[in-house]
Amino acid sequence: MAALYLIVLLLLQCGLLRAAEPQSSQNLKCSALAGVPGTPGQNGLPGKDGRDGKDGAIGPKGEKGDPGMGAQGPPGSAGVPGPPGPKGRVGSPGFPGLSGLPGIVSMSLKSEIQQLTTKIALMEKASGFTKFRKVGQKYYVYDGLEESFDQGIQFCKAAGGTMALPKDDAENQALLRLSVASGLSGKKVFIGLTDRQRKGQFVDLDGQLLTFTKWDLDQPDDYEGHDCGTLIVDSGNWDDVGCSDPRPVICEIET
Ligand SMILES: [Ca+2]
Repeated sequence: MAALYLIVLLLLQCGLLRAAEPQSSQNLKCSALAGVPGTPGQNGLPGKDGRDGKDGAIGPKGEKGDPGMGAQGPPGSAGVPGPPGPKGRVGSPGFPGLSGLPGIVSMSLKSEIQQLTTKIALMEKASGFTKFRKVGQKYYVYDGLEESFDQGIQFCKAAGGTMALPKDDAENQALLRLSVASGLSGKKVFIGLTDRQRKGQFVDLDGQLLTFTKWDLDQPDDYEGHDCGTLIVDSGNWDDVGCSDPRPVICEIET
């Protein structure tokens, strides 16, 4: 400490001399003032840490660590499918199901087939006669037969029909046209009505009251006990006549 004090005093003295003679004494040196060496100073403070050294050699391998305690990892890929298992036992039979409704198409088709079959059968019957005319759903047919009323009924029944009986004016006109076309003008054609069961009350061959009539003027007159109906060809009106006289027999075939 004392040495440091001396150095400070020396430097201070040299500085004062330079300030007193700035122009002429620039080359003045203070080395001439060196005195007696002081006692050695004490050790200075420790220097700064040096730079890091080079990496050392790789150490020996450490021991295996304990199993980790972290979360479970993602699932692995699917394995190969195993072989098929043995066949199971046959199960008990189930309850019978409800019967389904018939298909609309099949019902419609069946109905059309039925209608066509009926029409074909009707045409086959009608075509068996030399003369026939269609009106509505029926055919009037004639084969040149002239018989009594009862024989005419049997003939038409055997042909698959009944003795002709118009149910409205259109049918009456159709029967008249067929009669004219068959060369029966001026004749009277039997039609299926009679009052044999009850005088004055004409009914059809099933005994049902008539719903349509075309009686000629002043007919039926029951002249000489006439009980069977006819259509007068040319006028188309009706007249009651005797049942046993042979007359043209026209049948009707209907579905
Ligand atoms: Ca009459």
